[in-house]
Amino acid sequence: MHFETRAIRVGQEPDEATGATIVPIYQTSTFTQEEIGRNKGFEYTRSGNPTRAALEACLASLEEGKYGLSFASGLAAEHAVLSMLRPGDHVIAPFDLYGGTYRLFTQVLEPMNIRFTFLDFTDPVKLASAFLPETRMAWIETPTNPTLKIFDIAAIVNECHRHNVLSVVDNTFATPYFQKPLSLEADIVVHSTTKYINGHSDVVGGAVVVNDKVIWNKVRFYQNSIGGVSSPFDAWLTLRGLKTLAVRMQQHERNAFAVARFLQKHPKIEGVLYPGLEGHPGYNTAKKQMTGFGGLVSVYLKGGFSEVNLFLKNLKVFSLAESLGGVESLANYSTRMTHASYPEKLKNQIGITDNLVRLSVGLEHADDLTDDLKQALAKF
Ligand code: P1T
Repeated sequence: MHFETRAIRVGQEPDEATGATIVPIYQTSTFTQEEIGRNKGFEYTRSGNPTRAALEACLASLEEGKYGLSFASGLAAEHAVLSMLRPGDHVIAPFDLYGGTYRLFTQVLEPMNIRFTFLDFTDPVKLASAFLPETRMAWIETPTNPTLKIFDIAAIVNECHRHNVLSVVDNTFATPYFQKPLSLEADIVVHSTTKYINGHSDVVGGAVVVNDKVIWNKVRFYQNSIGGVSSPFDAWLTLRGLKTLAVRMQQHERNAFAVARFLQKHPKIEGVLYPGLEGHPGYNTAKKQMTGFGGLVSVYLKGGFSEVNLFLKNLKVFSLAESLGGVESLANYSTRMTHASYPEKLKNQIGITDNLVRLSVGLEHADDLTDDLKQALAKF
């Protein structure tokens, strides 16, 4: 079946007990057992819940993986994956990461003696020389947050295979509609389902999808042992959002192109970052590994903090808010918001400057979005 059909059908057969067409919210912490050791497949909601199981099956199918796991947040999903590491292990990661991922790496895991090397993942020579005997994992985020750099998943995964290292891809920005890392031989996909997967800015959630049963069992063990699972209601909302992922992503992309092209010509814009623009340094790699370029556009305004503040204050359709991937357009000031925990030096190195604004282009009419940007840019 095609992606659109799987999003609506997989894991979502009519309810066995009642025939309910839509998967019910099994809002229960526990399941009554018939006798010791005999149950209907569920015991306790932290270990498993039918609503969550439906979402997990659907997510696995959309990523073209075998096993899905759903979490209370993207960071909870990442934490469960990283729990496979042991003191002394080494991880390779790009300089460019979501700020919270970087904080998890450097402020939670490094104190536990898990070591990280951060480097430029667009440089194959540096990448090849970063592997150590203790390297266990490579972490790939592409497109990156917020500067939308593109890393070549197949090339990095190939290098990982040569060194017997697990590859993890954070597929939050692209979604499985535009990018399928498991099909490029990556071992693990992680998501913040808070974003496009749910798509309506009303749930914080995360996911892990894998093909390998051994990895699945390990991550599932940490999911249950650490306990950062999604609630039945959050799983249900996410499943409801997921049904329309394909049409949403198509329209997010159309609107993002409209916004990127409008901003490219605007005299108060210094530069536009959108992987769908031919001048973008990652354009060719994006074309190779993605079937679309997504809904995020980052822009450098001509000016500094005070000009950007005036611009952001005057936006009427875009909301100044963290997060992305919802139907409503958002503007994020990365240096003070999502990437506040990044060291200043690193921010400058990767292009998170005080004139950078990240736009999550939503599903409002494209003309209303460009009109809004135009009037706010006229304010400074
Ligand atoms: O917020 P949470 O659901 O825990 O997901 C963390 C996360 C992981 N990976 C990527 C690429 C992300 O962008 C995020 C969360 N990002 C934002 C909140 C943001 O505004 O960028």
